Amino acid sequence: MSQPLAAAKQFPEGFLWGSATAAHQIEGYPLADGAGPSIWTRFAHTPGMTLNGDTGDVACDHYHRWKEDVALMKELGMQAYRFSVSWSRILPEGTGRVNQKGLDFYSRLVDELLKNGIEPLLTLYHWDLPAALDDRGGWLNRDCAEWFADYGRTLYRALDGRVKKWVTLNEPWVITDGGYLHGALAPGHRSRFEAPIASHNLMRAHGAAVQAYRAEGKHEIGLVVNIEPKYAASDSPEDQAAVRRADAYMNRQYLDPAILGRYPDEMKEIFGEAWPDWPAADFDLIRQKLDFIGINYYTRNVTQANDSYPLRAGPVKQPLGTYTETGWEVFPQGLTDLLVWAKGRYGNIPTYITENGAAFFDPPVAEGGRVRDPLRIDYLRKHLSAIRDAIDAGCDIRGYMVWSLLDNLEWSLGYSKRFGIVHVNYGTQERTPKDSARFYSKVIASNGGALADPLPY
Ligand code: GBH
Repeated sequence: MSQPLAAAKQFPEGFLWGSATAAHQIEGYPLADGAGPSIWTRFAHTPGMTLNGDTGDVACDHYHRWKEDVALMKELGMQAYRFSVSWSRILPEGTGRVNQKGLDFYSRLVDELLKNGIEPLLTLYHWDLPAALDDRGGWLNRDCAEWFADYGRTLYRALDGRVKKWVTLNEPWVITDGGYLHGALAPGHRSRFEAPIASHNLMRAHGAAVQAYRAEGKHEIGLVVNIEPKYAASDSPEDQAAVRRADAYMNRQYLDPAILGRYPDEMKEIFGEAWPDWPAADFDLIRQKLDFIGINYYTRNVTQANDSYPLRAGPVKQPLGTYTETGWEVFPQGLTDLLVWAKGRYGNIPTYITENGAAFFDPPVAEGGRVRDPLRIDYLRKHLSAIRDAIDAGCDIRGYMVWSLLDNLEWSLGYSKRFGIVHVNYGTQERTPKDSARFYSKVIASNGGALADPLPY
């Protein structure tokens, strides 16, 4: 159909195409088979914490439907699958006793993926801390570095070799900002003094888990961060300073210590007296060689000086912008910009786009099982082209994981927002690939060539 264009648009050989999910968002039955509760089971069951009181008690029932979900990935031609492990299924009390049945669930899942030629990318922590550890202070307790390394070790011993790509943390910024500063996510704290401590301990835990991996594992381990490039609303010195703070806070707070071994100077300016002087030795633990970085990209921010925000930096809504159902601006160029920026600042570390996607109101499943979601197709197409541009600019991008395989539990927003390329009927648990899944399938089969195909799909 569109051979010449298609050939021009192909991605590098070996580029890894897949999808991503997280344990608490899809599995359901969080207490099955001897698992302990997590901060998310507890948070969601606290009245008023989630929209409509939605919980992860059932979610997509992936805990029982994992085989059918792997078959679906296979049918769509997926080459990789990024998922997370629920810590309290493995260690119900967070430390100590291992729950074999929990480990068996992930072991079976990994075997099924491999049997179907799908490479697993395993995230150790996607926000569901064992409640028992939160009772001991959670990420505010310095011991969390050892707890996390011990948990990692348990999984490395059981799965390394079958799993060859490991991720320590998913989005430490969200964990801290949502969990300890603004309180919209579990454990729901709101403290300017706690946030830096949680951040720092998360990074120490990350470092300890990488160190443990070097002793136990033979493959690759990395860190996943969310990046939103910040663009100044004007050239004024106030706006320029505001954008610097916003950028340091979200985009450099975690990668700088992990890769460069220090925090951005702006952290002190942002947190003032709440930003401690950290022991120098901590940075030897935090800074570990990473085999890759994972970047989750959804949107950008235009920023201006604004004293009513804690960072004295606030967002500027774009009157001509396009926004998704979560209110995030669609801005594909931001993905190219951030990848080029990361290459310059951190060196050309092998990089995976570990999440990218959008929530839109989808129409109901039509007769014959079709879900038309042209806006999501458009979003994916433009963001994949933006990655192509970054590759052309010399960035070492190794793969792309769409968020998400399935519609799922959008944390505090419950089931109200659908990010899946596969529709989930939460009444019947029926899965229906949306048009975007069909589109993505063609993109994979053509190694990117189908990005140049004409609409409609
Ligand atoms: C990811 O985080 C999570 O890893 C995943 O679990 C989740 O389901 C998915 O995103 C979808 O939400 O309001 O314009 O200032 C997303 C990280 C950080 C992206 C905050 C949007 C706010 C944009 N998010 N950000 S804006």
